[in-house]
Amino acid sequence: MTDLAAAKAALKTQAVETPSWAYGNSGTRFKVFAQAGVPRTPVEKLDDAAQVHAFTGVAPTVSLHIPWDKVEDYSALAKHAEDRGVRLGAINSNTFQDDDYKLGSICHPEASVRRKAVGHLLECVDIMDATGSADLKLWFADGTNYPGQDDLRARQDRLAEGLAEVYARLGDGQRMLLEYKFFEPAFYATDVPDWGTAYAHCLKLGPKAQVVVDTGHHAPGTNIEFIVATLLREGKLGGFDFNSRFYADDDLMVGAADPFQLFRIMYEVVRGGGFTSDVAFMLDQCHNIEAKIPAIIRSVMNVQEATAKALLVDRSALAAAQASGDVLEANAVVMDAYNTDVRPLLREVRDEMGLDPEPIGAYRRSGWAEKIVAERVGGEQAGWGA
Ligand code: PSV
Ligand code: MN
Repeated sequence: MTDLAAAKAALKTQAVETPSWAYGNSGTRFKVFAQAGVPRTPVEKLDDAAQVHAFTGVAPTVSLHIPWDKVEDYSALAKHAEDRGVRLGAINSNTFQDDDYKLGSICHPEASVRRKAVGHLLECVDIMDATGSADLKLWFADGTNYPGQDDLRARQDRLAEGLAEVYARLGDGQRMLLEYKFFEPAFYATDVPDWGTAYAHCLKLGPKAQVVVDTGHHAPGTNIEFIVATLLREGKLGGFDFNSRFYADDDLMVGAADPFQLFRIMYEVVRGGGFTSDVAFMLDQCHNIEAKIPAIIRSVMNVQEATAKALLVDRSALAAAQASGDVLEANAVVMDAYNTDVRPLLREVRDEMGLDPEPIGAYRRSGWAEKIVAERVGGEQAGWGA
């Protein structure tokens, strides 16, 4: 039997962090389609994020990206967030958009470029001190395009050295979350291509370094839930960057391409105790052609649905089937949970939280979309590089 009351209680305390950049304009390398009403400043991004939290009740924090969200006064930004009912979350660094980084950032062959990159990461920790953020999220575009272009091992040494310097700067209660990605923008060898490389660096660094799993950063067919189970077992799963992919790092809405995979991942999270620990559930998405705020609400709901199904797995029945070697029954237990329509349960959860059971409809009726289109006129919309 599954404990419905416990599942509901867990769903009420779930927290999904939304990324500031998802509220801005984005696109592919071919075209960025601007949308009316898009935020022009970090403050306006927070205003939109507050809407997502207001209608879902489970999106209380917002990831910032530096320098895209650079402001003069971070305490004032944190205060603005609080006034709107949200908080500032992870600080995402950017060591990929300057000309200097053509051959890499902290793995670059030249010491001066490595210094600059480490300097940026240290500045991100200063910002964390000002915002009260606990997590520094690191994604490195570093890598090489051609065999022989640079020394693969030397690049690992430089990576280890740079990470160690930043690690030493972390304060109490602060962590670094290291992302891996197997390709792009480097196409021959990426310097942190997989969870094993990220794990090896984090292990050496110490307990404040953990791995973040971006669901779009794997080769097709990769068993992501196995990676999740393993990292959780080792105490090294720091969090997720949720999104979904049909082909490459598509950054589409989480749960859109493969809801079954998301369920399997969430089951391993529930199974491994990650749901009640400090695993950060973050979105890392771009809404290129769909309206951004409802897309982010939809994404949060997709995470909730996968989580609800994972919580509904009858774990004692599953354990019994597994122990007796009943392959079909074990699979049936998992599939029963996956095939449950959890939308009525989530409507109940929202109702009990004092929310409208239908977040997207409620958002549409709120008039916020019309308000921002009318008010956000002039200025420069946030978008890639801004
Ligand atoms: C690039 O792939 C990426 O999506 C990484 O996953 C980062 O988390 C994000 O951009 C923001 O820098
Ligand atoms: Mn990511």
